[in-house]
Amino acid sequence: MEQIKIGIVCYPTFGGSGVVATELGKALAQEGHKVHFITYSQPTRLDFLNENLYYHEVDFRSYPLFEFQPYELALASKMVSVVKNEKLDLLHVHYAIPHASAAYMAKQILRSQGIYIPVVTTLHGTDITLVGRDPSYEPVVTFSINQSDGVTAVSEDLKRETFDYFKILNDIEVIPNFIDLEKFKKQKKDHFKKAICPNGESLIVHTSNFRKVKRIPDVIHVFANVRREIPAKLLMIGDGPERNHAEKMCRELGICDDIRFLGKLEAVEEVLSVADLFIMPSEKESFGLAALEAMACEVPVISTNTGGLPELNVQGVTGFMSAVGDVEDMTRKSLFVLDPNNLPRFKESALKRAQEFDITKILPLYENYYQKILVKS
Ligand code: GMT
Repeated sequence: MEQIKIGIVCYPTFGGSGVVATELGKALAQEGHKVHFITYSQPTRLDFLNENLYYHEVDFRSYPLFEFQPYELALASKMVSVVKNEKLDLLHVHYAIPHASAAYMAKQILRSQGIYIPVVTTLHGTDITLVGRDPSYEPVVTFSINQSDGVTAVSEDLKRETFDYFKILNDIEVIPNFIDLEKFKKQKKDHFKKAICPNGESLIVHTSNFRKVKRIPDVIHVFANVRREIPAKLLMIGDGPERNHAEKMCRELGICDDIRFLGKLEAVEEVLSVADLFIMPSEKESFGLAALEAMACEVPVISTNTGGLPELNVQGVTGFMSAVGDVEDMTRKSLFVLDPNNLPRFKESALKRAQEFDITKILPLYENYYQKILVKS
C-alpha cells in the first residue's frame, strides 16, 4: 500500500484499547507510514524509536471556573492543528468516548477551512457495552459513530452489540485484535518459576485493570478451590478499584501466602512465560486481549463465554469457557487443564490459536481498510 500519514488518538494507559492503538501505530510506522499519536501523555507502550513515529501531547489548562476540564475540546483543537501542520491523510480514533466526537468536531472545523480529513473509529468494548450505552452518552456516541467515515469493531460480537443497542446507519468492519509474537513468546525463566513455585506448584495468572467487569472475586474463588485440590500459586497483575477488596478476600480465606499482587507490569510476557493457566472470568469482554497475550506465551485460558471470548478461546482446545459466575465449573475445568496429562496439548493449541492473530496477518486488514476509506472519501 502507498504510504500515508495517520493520526492515532487513544488512551495512553495500560488499557486494552490504548495497547492495541499503540501497537498498531508502531507496526504501521515499521511499514513506512508516518504515524502521529495525539493524546494526553506518552502511550505506555510507545517505548520505541522509529523515524516514522511522532507524538503530540494534548495540552489543556486548568481554569478556576472549570470543575471538569474540557478535555474533548483541547483534543479536538490539537487534532485540528496536527492535521493541518502535518498534512495528515486520515485520523484513526480508538475508543468512541470522547475520541469519536472530538474527531467529528475537528473534522467540521477543518472543513470550514477547506481541509477534508476522513475519520475511522475503532470500537473496543466498554465504549459500547458499558459506558456508551449510558443515557448520558448514548446520543453523542450514536451520532459520532454515524458521522465516522469508517467504523471497525474488534469482534463480531461487539459489532452485533453495536447494532443492537445503537441506531447505526453505516457498516461496521470487524478487524480482530492482534499480537506481536516477537514480543509475546515463551521465554526461558526457570529461575523465576523456581522462586515463585519452589515446590513445583501450578501457576495461575490473572491480568486486568481490576474493574468490577473483570469479576476479580471469581478469580480468587476459583484459585481457592483449585488450591484445595492441588498445590498452586496465583499471580495477579495490574491494579484498579477492586484490588483492596481482592486482598481482603485473600486474608479472609487465609490464602495470602499463595497469592502475589504484582501491580502494573510492563513486561507481562515474562510472567506469562512461567504460567500454567490464565484465568479471565469477566462479566463482559469484547475481545480479551490479555487472554491472547497469554495464549501467545503458550498459556491455556479459562474464561467466561461472554462477548467476543468464544471468537478467541476454543472450547476444549485452547482452554475452556464457562458461564459468567460459574466458579465451580471454572474450577473443574482449571483442574482438568492443569492435569499433567492434559496441560502440554492445551499449551500447544493455545500458541497455535494465537498465531492466527499474528500482527503480520491483521495489519494488512487495517491498511486495506484505510485505503478503502481514502478512495471513498
Ligand atoms: O478491558 C477493559 O476494561 C479495557 C478496555 C479498553 O478499552 O481499554 O478493553 C476493551 O478493549 C480491549 C482491546 O480491544 C479488549 O480486548 C477488551 O476485551 C475490552 N474490554 C471489555 O470489553 C470489557
